[in-house]
Amino acid sequence: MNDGDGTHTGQERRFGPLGTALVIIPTYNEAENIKAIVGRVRKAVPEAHVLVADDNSPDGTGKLADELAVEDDHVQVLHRKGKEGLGAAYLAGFHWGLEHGYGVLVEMDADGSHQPEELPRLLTALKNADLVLGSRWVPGGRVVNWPKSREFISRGGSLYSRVALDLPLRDITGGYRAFRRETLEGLGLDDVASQGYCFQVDLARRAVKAGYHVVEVPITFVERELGDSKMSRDILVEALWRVTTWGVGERVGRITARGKRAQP
Ligand SMILES: Nc1nc2c(ncn2[C@@H]2O[C@H](COP(=O)(O)OP(=O)(O)O)[C@@H](O)[C@H]2O)c(=O)[nH]1
Ligand SMILES: [Mg+2]
Repeated sequence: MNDGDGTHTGQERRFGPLGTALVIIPTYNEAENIKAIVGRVRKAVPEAHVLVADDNSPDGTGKLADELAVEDDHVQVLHRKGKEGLGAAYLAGFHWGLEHGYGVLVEMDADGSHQPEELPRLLTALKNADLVLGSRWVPGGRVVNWPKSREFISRGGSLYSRVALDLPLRDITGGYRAFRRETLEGLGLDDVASQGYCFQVDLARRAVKAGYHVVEVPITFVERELGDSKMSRDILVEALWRVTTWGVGERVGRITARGKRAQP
């Protein structure tokens, strides 16, 4: 893979120190999960800070998060006005974290699927990378409590994105990730596709195309036990559609560029 400034290989490239991590947890109706997940993050990586990005959850998740923030100065809450999707909540969280000087920005679901106890491994890998993806589909990665149908869709979605977008990655839709601040600053977040899985695919795609060193670390993804998934068929169909248009757009761009070069 290409590495950052394009003049070094992955092994030779030197990465700067990481700085303090901000774990961003987007929430919509996660009242049953929020206290446990924040507690687990605080225990697993005590020096990290947590930002809960709540979309005014009707079940009072935001209020519970406020209670945590009062008790613990490593916990903050970003109250958003209403449900705008996971990507929009992350983008707001990234901007907040960059403004407040954090060196590492972490994406983590609230429902326990992304185990905080695995975060130290992601952060260790980030010492020699620009972006670390928690990956279910590399050797050592796995999923617990998923029906075969859901695994098929997720594996298929990653495989399709890998081929359509020509990305050397195995888990492209996953949402357990650690970014160096410089990576997010370099990606240009203003026009990132913000719906559901599109958001994750778009960020991974941008990072690879920009030449950042992206590393996949195996994770054990545990399906939620409490509360409901917010992912819908519409979000899936939109992701499929977007990935296809991006893929076609890239191919047309390459052919056009080749055509121009070939002209006398
Ligand atoms: N702030 C915010 N968080 C959301 C929204 N949709 C989903 N989430 C959160 O994103 C995370 C992943 O969502 P989830 O429903 O578990 O998706 P799944 O794991 O793909 O089934 C959870 O922490 C959700 O609460 C949203 O519109 N706004
Ligand atoms: Mg989930």
